[in-house]
Amino acid sequence: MELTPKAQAVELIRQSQNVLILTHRDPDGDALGSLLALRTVLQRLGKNVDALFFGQVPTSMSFLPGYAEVKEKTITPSNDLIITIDSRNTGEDLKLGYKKIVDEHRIQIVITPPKGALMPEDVKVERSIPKYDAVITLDCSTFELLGPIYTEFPDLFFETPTVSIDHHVTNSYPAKVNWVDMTATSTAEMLVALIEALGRGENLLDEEVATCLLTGLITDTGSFQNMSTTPKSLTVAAQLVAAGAKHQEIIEHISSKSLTTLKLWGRALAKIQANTDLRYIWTELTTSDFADLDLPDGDDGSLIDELLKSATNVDFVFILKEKEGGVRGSMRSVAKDFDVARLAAIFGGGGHKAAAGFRVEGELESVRGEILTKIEAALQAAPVLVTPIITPTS
Ligand SMILES: [Mn+2]
Repeated sequence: MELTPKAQAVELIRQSQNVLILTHRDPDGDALGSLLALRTVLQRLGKNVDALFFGQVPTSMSFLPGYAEVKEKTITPSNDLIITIDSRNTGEDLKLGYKKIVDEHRIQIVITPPKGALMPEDVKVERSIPKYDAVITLDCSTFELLGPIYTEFPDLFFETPTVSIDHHVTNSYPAKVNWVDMTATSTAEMLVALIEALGRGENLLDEEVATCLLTGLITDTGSFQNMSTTPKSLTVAAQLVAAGAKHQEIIEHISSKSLTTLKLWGRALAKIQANTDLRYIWTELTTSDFADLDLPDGDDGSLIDELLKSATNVDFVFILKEKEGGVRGSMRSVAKDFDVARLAAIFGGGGHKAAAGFRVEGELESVRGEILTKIEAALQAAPVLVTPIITPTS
């Protein structure tokens, strides 16, 4: 009998001793909570775990247990340099030698093929990276969204068994094992079932793990207020609270706003623009808005969910934020059934029907016009955007 993707994920994780856990760039509460929870659980099961992410975390999430240990963590390549030679055209009996050019402090490595000629493009030079038995990506619909690790260490993803655990409709089934549950409100919700299976009767859901997971459920459902909230998510939340999740503390951290955040909101609100015909409002924040207030780029304290989404008489809202040489767009639907993931897809982004995002390279000043034009064109071409039914192929 063929195993379900969930059972395959459980099996692979059980058999793996050295595990790398990753999540999408600029993790939100679900991504970070899931990363920290799984890290703790696998460590308790005696595994060697590396867990890391790229980009920034909202400051409101830094209270999560274990955060200090994953922030700014990177993969540490060993001191070795690996030279890989494609010997298909020359045969494998290469002769290796080296020449010291002492005066110039240089060493030349000489590779002589048994036949034919070696070309520079036959040679790949890279740093050696640690060996993992499994790479687990959480809350991440494509490997590109992981950030630079995917482009810097591509072999990691081809040579190691990969598991994608995700709840996004836009998941591209990038891994060897893809456990994608589009009915789950959050990756954290899925992990509760995974952790139960890994525990084999042993309770691995303690206060710390439950707090991380409940944070994921709370942030991805907008504190159980948005349309994606399901009866199951409420049951799972109750289970996490019973396991000791500190729900009061989570809510306090998520909803408390510093004076600087409020000042930033003031700037964003002053810049709100409306398109009444096409029924949306939007605003923007530049690098200097963040810098003036000494806030990390892009950290707006979930302005879009807490303020913009409460707008009436609009179908959707979005915010454009300058970040790391590009512009990050965050979109939320206000009207039921309006699909913002389809709009984000115009720019190569993705997400859910009710919440989606994208990134465009360049300064806001130079890309703003094009972004607005494309959104308007899409709305005029198809005013009601409906998500196609996606059938997983395997
Ligand atoms: Mn999520």
